[in-house]
Amino acid sequence: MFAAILALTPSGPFRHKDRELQYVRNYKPNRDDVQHLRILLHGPVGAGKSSFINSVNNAVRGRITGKPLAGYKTYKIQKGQPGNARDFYPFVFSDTMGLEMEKQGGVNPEDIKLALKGHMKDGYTFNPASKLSSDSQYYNAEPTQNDKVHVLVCVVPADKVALLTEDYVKKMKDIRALASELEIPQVAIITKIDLACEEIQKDLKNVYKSKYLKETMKNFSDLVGIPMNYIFPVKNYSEEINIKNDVDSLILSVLRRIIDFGEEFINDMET
Ligand SMILES: Nc1nc2c(ncn2[C@@H]2O[C@H](COP(=O)(O)OP(=O)(O)OP(=O)(O)O)[C@@H](O)[C@H]2O)c(=O)[nH]1
Ligand SMILES: [Mg+2]
Repeated sequence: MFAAILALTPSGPFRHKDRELQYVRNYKPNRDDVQHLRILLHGPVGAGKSSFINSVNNAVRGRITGKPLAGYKTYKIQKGQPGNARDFYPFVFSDTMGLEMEKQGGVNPEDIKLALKGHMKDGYTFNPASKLSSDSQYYNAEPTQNDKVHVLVCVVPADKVALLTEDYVKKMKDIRALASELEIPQVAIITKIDLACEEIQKDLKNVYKSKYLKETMKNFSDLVGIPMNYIFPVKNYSEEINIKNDVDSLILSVLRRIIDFGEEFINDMET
């Protein structure tokens, strides 16, 4: 009982890093026809989408790796020792190119919709001017459960929330509406919280004390209609050369929630 109360206090994620890590390490989808949960990230250019994938990789594997990421690609995270190339975690990430704030430019929202349904193949290069066509070699006409998206994650930097344009919000709402139609769970990640608030920069543990951040999250929630309890603040690994406990803690607690939403979704899914 006491432990349960502790877990709910704001410092929860920072106390329970090991437990969250175990949870992530032990996770296995409950359904045989689902090899992995697919988590799709979208958001403005430079929001920290690729950095988030990298941060999860760092937090789960316990060491800093870095690689440039671009285009549509499935990112898997290796389990166990390098060399055992077939052993991957049962959750994967689909990275997308940034959505531009203006009406034209950036990834075409129609492409994100196609990716949600599993129609996009790895290697596809996003083209702002046109969506993936059904006669392209990158079009997957018969997506399996492993190609379809199980959790949609919208990534937005804290300092950009107030600057989101009307056009951008419309694009996001559009994507959100389709995901809702497909009953895909949706969460938002607010990144760069270290740059947005001095107190957080000093100590990441101040994340839940920051009035500025709370307000930013509330504004974002009102703007796009994602409830507050589906919005999570994170600081990505950006310039660090060493693993940091507090950074890992926040990343892992968000990852765990994402996994739980995805697992719930695949359990409710019809075959
Ligand atoms: N301080 C800080 N910097 C961050 C954070 N997340 C990302 N960055 C930095 O922001 C820049 C952009 O990050 P990316 O991960 O490339 O952003 P992206 O969303 O993948 O961008 P596109 O693929 O171009 O749409 C990089 O220089 C990152 O190091 C964060 O939480 N804190
Ligand atoms: Mg990127």
